[in-house]
Amino acid sequence: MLSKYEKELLVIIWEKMMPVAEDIGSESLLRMFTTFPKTKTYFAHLDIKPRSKQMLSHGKKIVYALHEGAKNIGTLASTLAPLSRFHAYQLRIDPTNFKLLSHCILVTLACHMKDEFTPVAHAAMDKYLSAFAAVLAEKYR
Ligand code: ZNH
Repeated sequence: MLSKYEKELLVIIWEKMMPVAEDIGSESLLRMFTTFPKTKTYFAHLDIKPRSKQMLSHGKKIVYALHEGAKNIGTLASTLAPLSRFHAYQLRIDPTNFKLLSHCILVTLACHMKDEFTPVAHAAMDKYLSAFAAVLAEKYR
């Protein structure tokens, strides 16, 4: 699980990413669509082009959710319950996809954070994204 230090570090990192939430989110999405083309099937209505208006706005929503989650990490399951229900019952996203996007978010953060993406930050973020994905997948069980 995440240590106290790791939890604090996660909040600091997401705080820093807020001004570029659109960039981080849309680039993560673009990486997912490029690397795992099947994921595009859920976004038939989205203009999948680098930095299209919709990619930026959906990307921003994702990063905001990740920031909110990091601030409420002790209550992640209840904080994310509505989002989890939405993904399971309405969107019906195959939960294996959560790992794919998580991976793309990690790569995107590594590109943006450069030297600040230390092994410690990497490990903390990896654990956090796994926990987030597990909560999103919870309602399927
Ligand atoms: Zn998701 C939506 C987040 C993953 C698909 N998303 C969404 C939203 C959010 C999110 C915040 C919005 C909501 C509202 O509006 O209310 N996601 C998220 C996160 C993650 C995710 C954080 C991870 C990490 N998703 C995902 C995946 C997929 C998805 C993987 C697939 C592949 N989502 C989705 C869709 C939607 C969403 C389809 C809807 C969109 C629109 O609206 O258009």
